[in-house]
Amino acid sequence: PSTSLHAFRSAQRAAPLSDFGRELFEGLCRSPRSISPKFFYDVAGSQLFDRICDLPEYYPTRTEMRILTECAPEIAAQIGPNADVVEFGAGSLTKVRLLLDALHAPRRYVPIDISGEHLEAAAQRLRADYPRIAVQPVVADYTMPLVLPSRGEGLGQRVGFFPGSTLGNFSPEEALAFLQLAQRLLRGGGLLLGVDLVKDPARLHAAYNDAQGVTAAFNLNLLSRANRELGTDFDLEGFTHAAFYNAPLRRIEMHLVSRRAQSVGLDGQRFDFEEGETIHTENSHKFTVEGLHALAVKAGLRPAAVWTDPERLFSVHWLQS
Ligand code: AVJ
Repeated sequence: PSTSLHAFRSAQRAAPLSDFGRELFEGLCRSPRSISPKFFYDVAGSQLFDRICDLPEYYPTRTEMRILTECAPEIAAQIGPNADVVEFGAGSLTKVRLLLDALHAPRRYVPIDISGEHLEAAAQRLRADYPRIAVQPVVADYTMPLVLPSRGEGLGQRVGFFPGSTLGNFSPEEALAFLQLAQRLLRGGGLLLGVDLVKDPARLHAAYNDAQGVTAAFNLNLLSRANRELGTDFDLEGFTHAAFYNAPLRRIEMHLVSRRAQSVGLDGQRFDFEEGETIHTENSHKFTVEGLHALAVKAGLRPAAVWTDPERLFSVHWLQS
């Protein structure tokens, strides 16, 4: 028994890293260093993101909401009655409410998210407010092929919902792969997709370098999260937020820049940083309407309608499958 207890204890000590731990470890081994922006959204990070959405400089969220509100009758007319709404990521309940309120008698809402906890909480709140809609959450990674719960009687077309320009976080190859996957899943229906548009770089720069420093705190929270969850010893004063528009690649890049030579430990290994060395934490691609249409067509989707705001800051697309 003492041997097995010892084996148990060492197994505990050598406990495998979480997904975050593994991906951070791999990302710190790469050159240049990088980590997926999906790890921004722990509880603290999600709260900071909500604050970003309220910033005067951060136009995407309020512009998309405005488009969804003002164009609701046209969107509903395109989509038709009895929709079977499938949301990729259980993101902002506020946005899906705008869609559900606009549609004529939507029948079912299927949010897909990797976080079961987040999903169930969102589902409960929607069930209370929309008693006539069957809310059927699915815990899954929507970038992988998945099977939806079987369709009941009387459902209209399947309507994918992917707002927030989350597509912009993907590389062009990943974005194409996602659209191809959505095309297969939504056959006979379509995808309602929100993407941010190419614009004056100064406007983009301001949106990711806000005066109050909320975006900086959001970026740096990745290091606080690592310290909390993985026992790393990142010095939060030792890194600064950097965000800039990469014009040839049409994307905002966010980085964490090491202010001096330093080293950080993770899982028994030290990682050395030179002064000025960065961890690339996010790409946020910007699209033209034509470019998005070309990508959609490549994925087998048919661009059927597009709605934008008067300043053409943001776009919402109806892509038929
Ligand atoms: C949620 C990916 C659309 O790219 O604008 C906001 C995330 N990063 N400020 C974006 C984000 C910095 C946001 N997306």
